[in-house]
Amino acid sequence: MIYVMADIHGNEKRFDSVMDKIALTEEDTLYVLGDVIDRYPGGVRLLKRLLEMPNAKLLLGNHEHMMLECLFRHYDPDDPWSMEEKEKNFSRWYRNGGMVTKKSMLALPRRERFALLRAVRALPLCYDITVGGKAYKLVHAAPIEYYDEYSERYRDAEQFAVWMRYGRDFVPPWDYTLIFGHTPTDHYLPYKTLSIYYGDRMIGIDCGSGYPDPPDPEEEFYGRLACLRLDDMKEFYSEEENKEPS
Ligand SMILES: [Mn+2]
Repeated sequence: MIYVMADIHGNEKRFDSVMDKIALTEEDTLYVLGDVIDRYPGGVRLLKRLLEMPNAKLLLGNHEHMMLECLFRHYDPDDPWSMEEKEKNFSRWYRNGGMVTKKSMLALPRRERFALLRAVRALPLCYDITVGGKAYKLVHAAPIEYYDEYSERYRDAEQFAVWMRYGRDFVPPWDYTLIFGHTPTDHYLPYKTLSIYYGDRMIGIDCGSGYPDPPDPEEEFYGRLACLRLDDMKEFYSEEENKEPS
């Protein structure tokens, strides 16, 4: 069986809840479409667990990308490591919930930290798979080959692939089904309890595992971790208390 999840955001409780439900076997594959880290404090432990799982396949998310920009000095050897840029990178990462990850990373022995950063740097930006005769492309945010149309908005193709956000009325030019994370599905659906979003050749599976629990009273969106089994399109969600909107 083929399982897909995204944007765990350090939430071990939600991750373990979903793992209990799907009861992954050696024959199964679990795709995790990036953003394992940040917001909740369990991100680095989850990254290590997932990288050690022989049947888990990870993608780079914009949060891992931000971590590399801050902690991996050799991220881009052609780009001078100016203080200004370093500060900009760190403040953006902190604004996006990166402080907890930085703390866990700095608590690791240096050798282990760099081994982990190198493993993250090596993560791909997409997987092309076929399940039950149906073609899927798995990405964190967008298929990198469509960068040209958006090149004015992003520094480079990789930034585009991990940061792009599609609007509700976007009509995809591709013929496969894109499965993406990155944009929580309340961006597309009116439900307060986030659910997997099925659009035209687009399936959004970030159901807000990084959202606060209990929810921010201002926002009132109930985040959970979703997992989709592509063989039969069965949906799994982390167990939450009764959170249906009244
Ligand atoms: Mn993201």
